[in-house]
Amino acid sequence: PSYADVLDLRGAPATAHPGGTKESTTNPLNVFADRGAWHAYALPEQRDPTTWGGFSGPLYIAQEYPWWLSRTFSRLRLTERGRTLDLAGGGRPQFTSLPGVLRQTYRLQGGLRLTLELRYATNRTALVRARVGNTGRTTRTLGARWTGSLLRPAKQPMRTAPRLRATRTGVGVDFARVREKWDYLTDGTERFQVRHAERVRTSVGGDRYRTDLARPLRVRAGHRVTLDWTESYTFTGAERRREAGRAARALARPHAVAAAGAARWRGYVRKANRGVPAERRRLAVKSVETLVTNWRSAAGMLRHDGVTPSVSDKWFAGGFWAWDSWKQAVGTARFAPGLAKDQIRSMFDHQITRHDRDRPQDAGMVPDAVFYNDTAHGGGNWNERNSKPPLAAWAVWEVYRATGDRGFLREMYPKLAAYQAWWYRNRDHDHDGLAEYGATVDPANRTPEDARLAAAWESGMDNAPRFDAALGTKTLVNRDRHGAKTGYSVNQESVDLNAYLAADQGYLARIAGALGHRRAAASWRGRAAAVHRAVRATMFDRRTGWFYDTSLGGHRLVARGRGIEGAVPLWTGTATRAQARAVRKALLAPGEFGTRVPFPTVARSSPYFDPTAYWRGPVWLDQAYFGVRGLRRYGYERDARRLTHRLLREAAGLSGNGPIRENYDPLTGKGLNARNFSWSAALILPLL
Ligand code: BMA
Ligand code: BMA
Repeated sequence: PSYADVLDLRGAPATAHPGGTKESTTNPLNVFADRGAWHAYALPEQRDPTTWGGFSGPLYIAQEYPWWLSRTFSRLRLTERGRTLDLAGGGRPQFTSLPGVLRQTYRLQGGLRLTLELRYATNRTALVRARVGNTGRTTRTLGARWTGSLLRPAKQPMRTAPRLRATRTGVGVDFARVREKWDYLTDGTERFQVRHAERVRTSVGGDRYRTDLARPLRVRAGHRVTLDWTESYTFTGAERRREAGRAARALARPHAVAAAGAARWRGYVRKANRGVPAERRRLAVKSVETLVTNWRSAAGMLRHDGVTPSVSDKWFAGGFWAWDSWKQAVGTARFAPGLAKDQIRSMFDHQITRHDRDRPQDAGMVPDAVFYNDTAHGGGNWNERNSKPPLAAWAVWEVYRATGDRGFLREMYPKLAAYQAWWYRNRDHDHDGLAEYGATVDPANRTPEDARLAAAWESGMDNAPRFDAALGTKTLVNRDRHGAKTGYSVNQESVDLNAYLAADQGYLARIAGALGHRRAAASWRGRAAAVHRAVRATMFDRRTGWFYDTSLGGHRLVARGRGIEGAVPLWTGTATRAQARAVRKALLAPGEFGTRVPFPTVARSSPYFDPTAYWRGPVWLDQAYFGVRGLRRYGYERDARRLTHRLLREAAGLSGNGPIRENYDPLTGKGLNARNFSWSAALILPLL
């Protein structure tokens, strides 16, 4: 199978803002990128000939924010004796997305065919090949012309940031320096550059340009000719210089670029489909395409390649999140183990050390989210106010299972151990061996309410009812032995946090074992067993048959309603058989978690359930994945299969060519929030 159009990539933007004139944060058009490039493209629209002849976009990331540079930056037209040839003169054009390639084919009058293909040659450069074939009986002498114009942001100062410039080999766009923390970030060294393999002449007039092929194109009957060009988007002068050489090499051997790309994608598709039933393979390929499009290569403060939550969302396009990366790595390891490792490294690159200027007391912590700019460079999104749930050892172990790379375990083991130590040093207010979510000492955590919010972010379930201030969540100050403030904890011990910590200790035991550290392995096993035991003993409520967070006094917070975090002790193997039996019952009950799309974040029976409110009802696929695996772990294989099947069927767009969403309404199946969301895609792979 060709896996054509598993995701609908057609459409062209009307405004520079990806959310349109209403400036919504989500881009309704799906795009394609590869190799970690920071610019992406889409296919034209069948019903709109003004979009034909080029690829929509590019969408470029202004360090942290996506913007459209153009509706179609390079629109190709062929001419003959001064007349522009109609791209549909011989039939309807076809627009197809294939794994790793966007393709357009046009039939022109008199047996001329034009095929355009776009793929990525490097992590900064797309290669476009235009093939002109002549199936007629006479030689044709053609001209080729590219035109394009800029889309500009509506507001200053970004409105005047991009500027066209004619170059010897094509055309470029220079970007002025703009430091709009919440909308647009450039250093003034960014460049978008088109380079043609053939000799061309370009003229620029304001926001429009025109590039003409310097010589006529002779296409003999039964033959074809190819025009190649590259489109690069770079951030710094050093990148620009390096890319000039790489683009020249791609243009010298375009066929080799295409062949290498095809081989890499055949590998992705084959590996992602391993063990997947035929009728689910298109969804597997869509998951791969989603993750690869969200892949961003090292740039700015990001020192390794990683995967952003979604290029389709303003806030999710330019940074890497900790627990997103752990989950994404687990899915990515199935088809691109190198990228899985780099995702983990991209977060640990910023693990706090005891030499840190701002927060040496947080040595070992992994920040919530890292971006192109850290705070010192004027970034607003970089976040050290809090961490995220500890699933990193799980991710490292899963990558090891996929690769057998013991060197990776050796590299990660001390970092993982330091992260564990941080939790117990800075997030166990009452020193009882059960940790709390909390917040760091940080200018952004000035008030108790700031710290409470950061603690909720640390759980990853930002708005979950269990952290509502109105229901009693408060922050407490944590201090070290000398009385110095080390951070904050909330006044509750969370079931998911402690189950995750125990699971990670179990994975650390396996990692230590694989590295031959037998005593360390035994010690991790002992610690894990103690935490599992404490969760089992204190967080399960017999009367209601569910696991809950507890107050620091040891009271289970049953009145805050059931949340999906109560099923995590099955995934981690913490629960007893009897506890698992009770949890299973609630997971299956239609009035609880057995909704149309199963595993809502909050039970339907909860007074705080809201099927569309962030983390207060919608289904996130990580929690669904933990639910399914938890059932399976306790032997409920049939339930696990049934619920998986229902989830894949009822979550809108999963089985068709719609984008994979951040979350789903559990009652209607409607997709919610971000489109093309990475951790959903990543965990769909093992679910398939
Ligand atoms: C919140 C969460 C956090 C993030 C913060 C950034 O909604 O996504 O993970 O750090 O936004 O402002
Ligand atoms: C936030 C929360 C976090 C998540 C982040 C990026 O708003 O959902 O759990 O890490 O988005 O996906």
